[in-house]
Amino acid sequence: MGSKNIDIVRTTTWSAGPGCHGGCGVLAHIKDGELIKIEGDPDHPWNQGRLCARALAMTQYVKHEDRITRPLKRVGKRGQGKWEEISWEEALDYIEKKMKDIREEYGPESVIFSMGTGRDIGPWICMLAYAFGSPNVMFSLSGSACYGPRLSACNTFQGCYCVFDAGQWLPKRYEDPKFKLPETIIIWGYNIAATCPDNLFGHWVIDMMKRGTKIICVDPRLSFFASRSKHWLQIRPGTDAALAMGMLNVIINEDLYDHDFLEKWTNGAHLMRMDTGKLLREVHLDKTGAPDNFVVWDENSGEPVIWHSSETEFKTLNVKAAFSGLWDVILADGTRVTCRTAWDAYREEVNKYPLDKVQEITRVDADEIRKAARLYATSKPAAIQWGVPIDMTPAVTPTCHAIASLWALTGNLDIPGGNVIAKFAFDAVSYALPGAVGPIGLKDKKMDAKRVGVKEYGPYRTFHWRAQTDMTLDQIFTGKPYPIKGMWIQTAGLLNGIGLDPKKWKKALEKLDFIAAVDLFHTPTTQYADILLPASTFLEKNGVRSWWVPLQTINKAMKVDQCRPDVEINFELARRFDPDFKYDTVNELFDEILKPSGMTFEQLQKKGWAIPPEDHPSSPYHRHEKGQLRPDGKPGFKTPTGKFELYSTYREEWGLDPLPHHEEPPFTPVSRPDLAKEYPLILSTGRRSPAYFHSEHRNIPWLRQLDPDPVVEIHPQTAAAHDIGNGEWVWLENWLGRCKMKAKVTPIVPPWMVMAAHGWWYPEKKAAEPSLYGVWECNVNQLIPMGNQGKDGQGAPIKHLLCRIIKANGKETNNG
Ligand SMILES: Nc1nc2c(c(=O)[nH]1)N[C@H]1C(S)=C(S)[C@@H](COP(=O)(O)OP(=O)(O)OC[C@H]3O[C@@H](n4cnc5c(=O)[nH]c(N)nc54)[C@H](O)[C@@H]3O)O[C@H]1N2
Ligand SMILES: Nc1nc2c(c(=O)[nH]1)N[C@H]1C(S)=C(S)[C@@H](COP(=O)(O)OP(=O)(O)OC[C@H]3O[C@@H](n4cnc5c(=O)[nH]c(N)nc54)[C@H](O)[C@@H]3O)O[C@H]1N2
Ligand SMILES: [Mo]
Repeated sequence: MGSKNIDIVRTTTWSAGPGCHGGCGVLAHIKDGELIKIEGDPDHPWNQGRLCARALAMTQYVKHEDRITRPLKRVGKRGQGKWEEISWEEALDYIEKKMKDIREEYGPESVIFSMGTGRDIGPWICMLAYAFGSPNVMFSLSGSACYGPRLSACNTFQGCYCVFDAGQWLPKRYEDPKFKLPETIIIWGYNIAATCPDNLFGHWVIDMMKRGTKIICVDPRLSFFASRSKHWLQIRPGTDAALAMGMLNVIINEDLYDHDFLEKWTNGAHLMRMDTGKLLREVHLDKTGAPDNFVVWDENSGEPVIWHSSETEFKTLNVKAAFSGLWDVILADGTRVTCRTAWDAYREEVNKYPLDKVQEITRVDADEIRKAARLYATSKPAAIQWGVPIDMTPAVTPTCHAIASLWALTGNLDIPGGNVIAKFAFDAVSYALPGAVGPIGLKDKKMDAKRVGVKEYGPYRTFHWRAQTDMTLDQIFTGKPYPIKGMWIQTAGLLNGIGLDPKKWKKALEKLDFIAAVDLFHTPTTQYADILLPASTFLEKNGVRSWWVPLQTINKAMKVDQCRPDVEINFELARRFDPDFKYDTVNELFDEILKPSGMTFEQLQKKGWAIPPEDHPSSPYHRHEKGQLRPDGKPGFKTPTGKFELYSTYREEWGLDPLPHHEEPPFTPVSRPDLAKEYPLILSTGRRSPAYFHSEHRNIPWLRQLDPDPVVEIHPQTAAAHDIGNGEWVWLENWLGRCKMKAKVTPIVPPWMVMAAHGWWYPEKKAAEPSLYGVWECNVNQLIPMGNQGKDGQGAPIKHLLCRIIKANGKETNNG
């Protein structure tokens, strides 16, 4: 394609560049090897020509003067910002030697592979770690508190993850006859207009609103969708589980739930022993339940064998009755135990949340909750989409359980226009090859036993392939149960973005024998590396992308000096570390990933993208009915009981509360009134800026212009009480640390909460400590602790701390 010597390359945005998890189709205009323009691809099914500011600013990004374009070796002390250029060969030799030395002396698990959010390096960092022999790939956020906990929670009680349906699996999208428009969508702790996370495109919701979809928004801050919603539930951060329980209370007690789904597809009818509080694994009552509440259980066959009732009697039995009451069960050894149904136990839990109590916990008006619950339950179909604040609380699993119960009990799961089960297109998994699954797995299952957190936490054993971050950080200091000596950092801003308590991370990095980092720019974090390798943007590489739909390729459009794609860097090192490494070329690796689609990399590249046909098991709707979810091919869900588990058998096995419930997070005015006296404001952080991706892009002129300063949003009443004017600098502080931000006085936040931007540092300031690009001045993560992960190792208190604000006098600094 192209004219006047301009090549137009059709490709897919994914890391690095705009960041984000979306997969927008773009047209890159290349002249003489330079990017002169970039635009959205109007034919692409994903974004249909639309594009964000960060993608449009790629012309200022690719050849930016700050880009690292050659491998660098640190010459001064860590944090002094002194480097020398070396060749790729020298750099790779040095890394190989240093990492092999650690492997020999301490074992391969002593090197941690640190990554950040969902980019295409997910598989490649696993490939490298596993080839080296380490199971310790660490998603470097406390409690792995982004996305992973949601996925693992959904696997726990539902067997699969799901997202709202915008017809993304259907080539004709909204016009496809199979698609139904969601009548209502709950946008729950989600700012999708700015964020496009989880492989969903923000404008899809707007597309559907234009067609008539109504919005309920759960958010403490007046977001884009809150301002356009039918009901805005302005919730106190960290109380989402209580709100969901309140909504369930309305829906169950007003009989607005889907009896058919409850009966057929949940484990509500399973029996729970009153003496131990545990579920009898195999026995459940359904329409064949005995009316006189007496069951004999054969332990071998797992079936109820003798009924104290006749066939005719149970046929008249009303399901509601069968789901309630006490039941005597005689076990095979003759013991008689009294049981109740899981549904009864579940309802008892839900009934602990009457709306006046929920109002007190959440600060949302009880009437609004009732109206929102009724609207959602009476809309057919209806969908819910949650965002990262749901992961960012220690009780993430019970919270997800409560919210997911809403879509299950209203029969909105796995149906058009509801919450659809998200599967990789054509079952080709390019992100992120978990543990032993996929083309690049662990070399030896046994090595996984040394992964940090595997022994302690059920979800890490069962669903995650990650090292538990908080435990890893501690282990760097204690050396127990084994020493940690090296780190490979690829996409993790430990001192400027993903790392909470960044000063602790700094001390940890100082302790390590060897650190290699791969990045596109110098950052506060990379100043602690011994070797720094230059990575490519998405425009400079080939790649495969399948994160739900479509399956698509990333196509190389240009080259920048000596920068290399992450996949090539990791591939080269993986071959050096593992004499049995399976692949000879990167393309072979791509082909292997694409195998389930029946296409090779070249074939897919020619097509651009592909959406699985309707009859493909990776295409949505009614999959639980068709037997497409369970390995045995039977209808139902991929859980231990084959049902959507209202009562979680995994959680029971892990010694955790099997029912959904609210737990007050550790640092709130309710849990810590002592701290709240000194730090009376709720500190929320990290609402996304459309101009930035986390700690990136502060050096891109167009983007910095859009959002020039680290901003804290303060309600006018609160600002007035502190004598703070709009645009004035303030200190935010709490018992952990402080940072300086610019006040934006605005009624979009409640008077009792401030919202601070995250990911800040100043690329224009000095690299060397104590400045470290001004990161200690403005990084709000200095006010957020590590080590407060939830009971199952997941989730962390990130969006609900406490703080106070003080007007800055312009003199103090925060260095050191
Ligand atoms: N432009 C841009 N896009 C991004 C990113 C970026 O940095 N920049 N980051 C990407 C990443 S890794 C992620 S995880 C996603 C996150 O994207 P989202 O999931 O949308 O997350 P946030 O923007 O952090 O928060 C969403 C909304 O939740 C509200 N909120 C805060 N605390 C609570 C709470 O306790 N309960 C409820 N109900 N609401 C709350 C906030 O006010 C905000 O409006 O975005 C991705 N997309
Ligand atoms: N206070 C607070 N902190 C938060 C959050 C919050 O809401 N509040 N959100 C958290 C969340 S959800 C997440 S996921 C994390 C994200 O945190 P990170 O994933 O660490 O995000 P970034 O700062 O965007 O990226 C880190 C580094 O990776 C580099 N990089 C980007 N793309 C590539 C690539 O393709 N290859 C290579 N080699 N390098 C690349 C960037 O230049 C940058 O220096 O932040 C978390 N931090
Ligand atoms: Mo994230």
